[in-house]
Amino acid sequence: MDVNKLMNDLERKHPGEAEYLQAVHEVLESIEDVYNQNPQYDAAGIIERLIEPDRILTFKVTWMSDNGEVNVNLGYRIQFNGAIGPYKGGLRFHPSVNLSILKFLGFEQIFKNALTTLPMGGGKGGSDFNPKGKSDTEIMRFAQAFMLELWKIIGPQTDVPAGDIGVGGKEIGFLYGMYKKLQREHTGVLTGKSLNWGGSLIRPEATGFGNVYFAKEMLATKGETFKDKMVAISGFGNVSWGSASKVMELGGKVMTLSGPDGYVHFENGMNEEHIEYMLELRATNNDIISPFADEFEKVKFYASKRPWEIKVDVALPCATQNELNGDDAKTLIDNGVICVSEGANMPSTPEAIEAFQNAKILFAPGKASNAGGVATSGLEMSQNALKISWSSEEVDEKLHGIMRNIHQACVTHGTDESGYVDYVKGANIAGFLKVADSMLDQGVI
Ligand code: NDP
Ligand code: 2IT
Repeated sequence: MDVNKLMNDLERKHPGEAEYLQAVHEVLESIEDVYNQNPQYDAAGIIERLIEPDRILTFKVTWMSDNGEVNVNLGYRIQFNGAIGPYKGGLRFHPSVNLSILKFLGFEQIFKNALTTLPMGGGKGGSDFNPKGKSDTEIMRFAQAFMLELWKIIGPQTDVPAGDIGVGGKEIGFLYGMYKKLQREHTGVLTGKSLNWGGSLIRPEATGFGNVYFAKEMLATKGETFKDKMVAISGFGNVSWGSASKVMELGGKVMTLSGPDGYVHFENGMNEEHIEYMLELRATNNDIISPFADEFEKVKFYASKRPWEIKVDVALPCATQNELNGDDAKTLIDNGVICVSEGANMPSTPEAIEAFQNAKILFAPGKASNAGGVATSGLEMSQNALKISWSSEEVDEKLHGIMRNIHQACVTHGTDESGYVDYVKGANIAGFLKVADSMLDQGVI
């Protein structure tokens, strides 16, 4: 494999798709040695086949605002790789959504899903629709119009979407309702469903819980735990909420949350009341975090700054891609951070990752540490197929076991001669081997 040539070719075919190229480059660098030591991969053109999506559906979504205004958005579904199971991955509704972002997410999803050990291929989709400030009826009309196009290419054995930024339980409900009406079938075609109609316990919490379980495993390799650790979290969505709740349960102190308007610093750490308020704020469809500081004493709001400047032991970036840069990494390292575990997808820039790894701190890439969300989606699919529901304890225990196994896979494939674990390399190699071997088994298709 020639990484530079592959990257040049890819850039020529997909000019300017910065996030997609960033995600592919990271994987190529990690797997280069393993790939070149196994000539059967090159003989079957595995890498050229893996870095291009199987197919992309792009469509127009037309819907009407409450005041009668007509709106046009773009919708997408990327079916990236189906070697180990039906395409699986979330839908993102955010104004920044474009093909580059969805391709990076779909590409990373392939390896993440392989790491879970469950039979799921990689996919992603979404729209540039902005749910912020929209009424529930507008969100419903948009979701219905989106599904009018999407339904033709999804199904429980072909492609199973779920949530991501801007798509939570409410949106999944509207999407599912329209799918069911069109398909005339009650089936496990989406995950993240409500409990009453096929959802799984623990799915809403799963990404954040899984992230903290993964960080717990990393800390244990250094004889450390979350007890009394100060933790910075970014974002205040689904993943931040699950991460914050689990950190508190394990005795850690959550010092920050952030939103697009800035971040809040909990001078005494978050408590249960703060968690309740976080849920209230999220339910307003109006993502700003500053009201926290008006509502509580000892909570300070800082506009346009990053949560990474607060002195902490552990950092959990849980908002969005490239939200933590090289300077932020340096600040965290100078302040003595020992562990960074990504709840979001690709939140650390390549410069930040390099800084963390040079400083030999524990660093987990999202495709390993946030895999608990899609893993629990896989468990939801299993429950749907079996037509049963597992208890929270059963699901949580399975999730915990999956995160422990992913951690072990990273250690197995990522430990260097000095004993330092490069979790990025470990995750990329472990995920790649499973997918590449499956592609080899299935011939050139
Ligand atoms: P949510 O929509 O629940 O929350 C995302 C939150 O982060 C929103 O409040 C959003 O605000 C905010 N946000 C976006 N950009 C920034 C930014 N630059 N700085 C601070 N806050 C920001 O999404 P999720 O919690 O589901 O997703 C968060 C991340 O986790 C994403 O990277 C997603 O891909 C990843 N992830 C999600 C999984 C899931 O199961 N939901 C599974 C695995 C990973 P705004 O919209 O106003 O920008
Ligand atoms: O990035 C992700 O793993 C998700 N948004 C969850 C995908 C899923 O299918 O549950």
